[in-house]
Order: sequence, then C-alpha cells, then structure tokens
Amino acid sequence: MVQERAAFPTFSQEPIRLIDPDGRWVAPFPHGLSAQELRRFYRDMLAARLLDEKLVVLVRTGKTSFIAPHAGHEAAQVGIAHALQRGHDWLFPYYRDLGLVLAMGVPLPEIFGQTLGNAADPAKGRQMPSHPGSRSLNIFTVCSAIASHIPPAVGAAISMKLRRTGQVAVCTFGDGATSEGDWHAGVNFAAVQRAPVVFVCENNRYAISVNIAQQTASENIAIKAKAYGIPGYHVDGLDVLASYSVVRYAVERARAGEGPSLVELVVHRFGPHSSADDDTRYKSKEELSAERRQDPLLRYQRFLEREGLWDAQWANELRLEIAKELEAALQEAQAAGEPDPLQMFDDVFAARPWHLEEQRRLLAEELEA
Ligand SMILES: Cc1ncc(C[n+]2csc(CCOP(=O)(O)OP(=O)(O)O)c2C)c(N)n1
Repeated sequence: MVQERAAFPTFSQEPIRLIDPDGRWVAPFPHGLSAQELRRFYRDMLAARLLDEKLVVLVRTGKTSFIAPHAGHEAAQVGIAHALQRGHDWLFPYYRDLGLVLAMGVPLPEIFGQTLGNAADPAKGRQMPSHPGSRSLNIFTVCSAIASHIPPAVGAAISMKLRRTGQVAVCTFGDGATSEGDWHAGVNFAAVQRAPVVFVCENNRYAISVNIAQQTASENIAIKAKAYGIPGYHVDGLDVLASYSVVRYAVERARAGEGPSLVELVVHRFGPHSSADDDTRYKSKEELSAERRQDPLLRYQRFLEREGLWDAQWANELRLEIAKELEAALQEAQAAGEPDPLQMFDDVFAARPWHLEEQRRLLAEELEA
C-alpha cells in the first residue's frame, strides 16, 4: 500500500501528484504496491473507458435516453473505488460515477439494466438512466438534484460514529455542487460533528456549460474546507495513484476518528456534460484537444511501461477481454425484457395507502384490457 498513514499537504497550491505526465514516479517514497495491484488499477480504468464508449453507442442508437459521460474521470474514480473498504464503507456517488460504481464491483448487467431501465435494473426501471445504486455494496442511489446527497451522507456518517461501526461515508460530486446550499450545510455539520465522511470533488471545471471561474471566486475547491475547519487536499485527478493515496489517507483518517476532509481531484471531462449537451458550443477545439492529450489512461500506461508492467499485447488482450465482458453483460441485461409497470407502486410505503391501491388497480385493469 502507498504510505500507510503519511500526511499529505493540505491546501497546496500545486495539485498533489505522484506520477508526472511522462509516467515518472515523483514522490519521495516508494509506491509499495504489488504488480497485481498496479495492473488492477489499469484494468479498472480501461473497463471504465470502454463502458463509457458503450454507453455512447446505447444513447445514439436510442436504447437509453440519457448518459453522463465519465471519460477523463477514470483515474479519479478508480482511485476512489480502491480507497474505501468495499461493502463495509458507504458510497454516496453522483450521476457521472459509472466508472466508479463499476470499479466498486457493481455487476455490469446491473449497470446496463439500470441504463436501459428494464427488468435487469435493481431499481425496477424507476430511476433516470446513469443513476445507479447498490444495496449489497452500500452504494446510495444517485439523486439528480445537485448536492442533495451531501446531507444524507453526513447523516449516515454521524450514525456510523454514534453506533461505532468503524465505517466511513465517501461522498462524490462535481465542482458545481460546491456552490449549492446543501453542500455548505452538509460540510459544516459534518465538521462540527467530526463525522467520518470524506467529501470528494471530481473537479472537471465545468457545470454543464458554466466554467468554474463563473461559478466560484475561490482559488480552487479544496480551499473551501478551510472555512469549515477541516483539511482540504488539492490533487491531480488524472493521476490514479495520487487520487487513490490521498482519498485512502482521508478515509483512514476519518475511520480513526479524526473527522471529515475534502479532497479535490482535478480532472477533465472528455465528453459533453450529458447526452443532452454539445460541449463544442462552449469549449474551443484547442481546449478539447489539449485535454485529450492529458489522457489519464495514457499517463498510467507510461508509468506501467516504466515499471515493466505494460506491453501492447497484454493491453490488447485485456481490451478484448473487457469488450467481450461488456457485450455479454449488455446481452444479458437486454434479455431481461421490460419491467412490470405495476412495480412503480412498490417499495415506497411499507403499507400501500388506499389511493395508491386504487391507482394500482386501475392500471392493472388497463393493462389487462
Ligand atoms: C439543484 C439542481 N440544480 C440544477 C440542476 C441541473 N444540473 C444538472 S447537472 C448540473 C451541473 C453540475 O455540475 P458539477 O457539479 O460541476 O458536476 P459535473 O456534471 O460537471 O460532473 C446542473 C446545473 C440539478 N440537477 N439540480
């Protein structure tokens, strides 16, 4: 493991970086990870990228109605996934986190089922696409209202503290979310309560078309932690090992009873905000191509090459293996068919109230006819 409990600098102006753009390890300590662990990060990043490409095809062929591309966020998301104790800690993600939930272990057929909104979806087709959750993996279902999941994450963390469960809540969001009232209320309360929660911002510098400079006057996102009396870490989110190490440090710090922190992972969003957006309307060609040149997968590939852990044949085989897994999972999800419309009345009330019983009966009659 990278540095068990090394302190990372708070409020640094330069983002914390362990691997430079040429793939050189630049930290003054060894990474301490096994070849298997290092390759696992690469596999998860590649799977996240290929999933993103597949989702684009699904929306373009009319199989789903909405996606929020995560290409460019892979290093950050895979770093976060490996930093928490999967199935023990809780994750409160947002809609751009499909690479993160995949790396957390949500089965691909479930992810596709959710995307298609069909019978393979654990939410029974009642959620917006790109809004997954997992009861078995302690993943809170994504809510579209920006920053609305911050107070619930804090509440969950306070409960973990009171019950001494040794769990941590990790809550992710974009840079735009940090301008919402819910965000400030949640972070403040977490800090006062010393709740075991880690706030992780995937800062891609845009809230749809709004550039970060038009959205906040703060010099970066991490600095916002200062006002609440908690540490803020400014991190290069295109560096998977920096993302992993700093989030893991913050998680273990929270678990040890030292309270919350804010980690800012600076990333790029390679695609549009969502399938309902055209990013070429507000990003110049130069900006888009400069971002693409800083591909987090390529940087990590360079690092692995230096470690003697990457070659083209291995990577091609891996790509084929993942592509096959994706296709098989998609087929499996598609085969599940449409969800039963009557399920829309399930799971909301322990005992269904009379007016919903009535509506359910009317719908059942209509379906019969
Ligand atoms: C409370 C609320 N206001 C507005 C929206 C519309 N909306 C959806 S995504 C988004 C931008 C969020 O940007 P950011 O938090 O930076 O995350 P990103 O999408 O860039 O990853 C907005 C304004 C919403 N979903 N909820």
